[in-house]
Amino acid sequence: MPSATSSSGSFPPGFLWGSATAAYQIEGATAEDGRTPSIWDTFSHTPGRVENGDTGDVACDHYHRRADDVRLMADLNLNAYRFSVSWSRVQPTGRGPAVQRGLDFYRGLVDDLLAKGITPSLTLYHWDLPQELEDAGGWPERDTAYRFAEYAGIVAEALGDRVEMWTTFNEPWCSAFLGYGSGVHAPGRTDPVAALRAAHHLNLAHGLGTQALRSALPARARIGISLNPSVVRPLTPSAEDVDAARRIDALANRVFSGPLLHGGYPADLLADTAALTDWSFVESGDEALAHQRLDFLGINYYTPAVVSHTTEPDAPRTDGHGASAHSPWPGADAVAFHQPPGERTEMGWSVDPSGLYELLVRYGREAPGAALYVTENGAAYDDKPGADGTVHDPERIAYLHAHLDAVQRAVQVGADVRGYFLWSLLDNFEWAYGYGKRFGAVYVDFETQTRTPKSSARWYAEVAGTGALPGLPA
Ligand code: PNW
Repeated sequence: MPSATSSSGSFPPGFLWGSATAAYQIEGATAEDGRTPSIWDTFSHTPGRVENGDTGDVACDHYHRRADDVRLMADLNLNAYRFSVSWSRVQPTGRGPAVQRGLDFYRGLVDDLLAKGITPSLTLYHWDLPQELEDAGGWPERDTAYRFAEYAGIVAEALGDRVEMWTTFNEPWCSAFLGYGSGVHAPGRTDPVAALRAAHHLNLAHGLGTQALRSALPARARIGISLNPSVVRPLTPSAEDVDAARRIDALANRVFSGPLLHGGYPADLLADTAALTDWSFVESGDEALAHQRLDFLGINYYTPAVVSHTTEPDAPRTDGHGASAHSPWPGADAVAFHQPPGERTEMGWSVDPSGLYELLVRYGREAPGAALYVTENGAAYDDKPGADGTVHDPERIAYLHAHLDAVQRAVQVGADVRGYFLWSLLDNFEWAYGYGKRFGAVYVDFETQTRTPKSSARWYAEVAGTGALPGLPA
């Protein structure tokens, strides 16, 4: 277990100690200053899509509480903040000229951060496609990739003088396969071919977007992408289960790392999905376009996947990806997902820090020129304020400690990890689960919008302040 192999070294100099959020999950103010609906507004306002009928209409009201939230980060010793830009706040129809008031919000946020010595890390796309672009076909359509590149250029022109760390996409796997495959995320479509087309156009958009960023940004800017690679483990060492793991590795990981890191889709992925599509939507030159130099690779990690071969029609086809009759794994109907034994978070996700270590070592080798950042890691627990108003969350402290220890062990074997962004700064709108799942280091009372740092926030502040892991509290 983590404590037995615990490393007592410190983290590399200049290590970023951050927290992460996403626009739709915290901003609220969805109809202010010219913002128009994104696919998540439409989806959350469609009955039955999000638990409890929750929407991001108000969320953490961060749009109006930005300065307080930045002060909170500074109080917690954080030296970095990862946020995303709402595309439809900046370019309401997804095309054409920008709305200055939308850009002003992000410029103000960045200035508040810089004034506190906090490094801004900007993500252009965290799942909130302008609804107008979905109405025109969304990510399964090629044109959306060109629209993204135009939007990337607009944001780069506006903020390139003050933001150095740029991320094109957050977790394109979720956008493609949960959005268009299983339908548990917006826009809620359930078409396996649309999901594969979406994945390709997200890769293409990353390439085109990176080119647009490079031409608009100063040379010191660093450009990357955040993936949520799966750690895929076969249930048994049988050849059938090992092959099931290979299939999921192709659909979860190599569908992105193939073009982005190696310049092409893996042959086994094309073969596994041949009954669904001939991939003729991949035009000549697309894979080379997607293969841009990456200055950094963001790794988001929560839990591993355990899979087996199955012929049972009713075996679980997903693991922690929300309930749907439709699989997010096109062409992998013969794969079942299993819940590993042991500790779980409130999401039902098993706690296994060795998966983070494995990912950092794997991607350190696969992307040798790219710095690595853990751009998301964290856990949901059933947090409640005590009688004295404090929120005590020892499980989250143990989770963070074990995962930071895994980061440190990866660094010791040569992984070039430069920072860690805790998901999340605040309890927020947890997508299809609504406000019922609390990932924050800071507790949010959604009636009053009061923010209360949990004990994990105090613990993380100490780690960020000292740059080293303390002993675990008894
Ligand atoms: C990530 N899955 O979402 C997102 O980047 C965050 O916005 C989110 O709040 C956080 O993790 C916690 O869920 C994921 O089903 C959602 O594999 C679903 C999956 C993975 C990541």
